[in-house]
Amino acid sequence: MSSERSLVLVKPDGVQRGISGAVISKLESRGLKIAGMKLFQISRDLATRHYGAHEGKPFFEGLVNFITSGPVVAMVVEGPRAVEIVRSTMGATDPLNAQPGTIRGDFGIEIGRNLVHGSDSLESAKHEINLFFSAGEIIDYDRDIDTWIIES
Ligand code: DAT
Ligand code: MG
Repeated sequence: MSSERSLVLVKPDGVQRGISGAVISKLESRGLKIAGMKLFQISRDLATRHYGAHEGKPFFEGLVNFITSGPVVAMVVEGPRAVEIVRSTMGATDPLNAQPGTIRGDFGIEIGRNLVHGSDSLESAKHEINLFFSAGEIIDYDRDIDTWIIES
């Protein structure tokens, strides 16, 4: 099955709470491969572009303030159906509705502090990866273990 790439952010609450490692571990142990990763301070301009689809909504200002309030861990994660696999690993947007075992379901309480971002479609993944990463920051490499994670 052909691979997809998704943009994942450990949001400032996750970095401040020291659970970046737990988030990375959850994604890695699911079988996803990290193709890019950096600690990154999001500017207001980038935040506005990244969350452009939500401009005008009542929570937009708070969302931009929050996502720029401290560094994030930005990642490009790769694997078959990576966009949906990441979304199911994160859990529902509101941690109240996120299943236990998901990142938001295990670590979150409120929608405005929901710890992680993951692209919601292949199209937005491409757009978001371009916003956060230059081509040279994304590494194409093989893992021997993939034959035990991916059938073909
Ligand atoms: P997701 O992050 O699951 O893709 P989204 O794209 O709909 O969710 O929203 C982006 C972020 O905005 C979300 O992670 C938290 C915040 N948000 C969404 N809906 C909200 C609401 N009704 N009240 C407060 N914050 C909200
Ligand atoms: Mg979204």
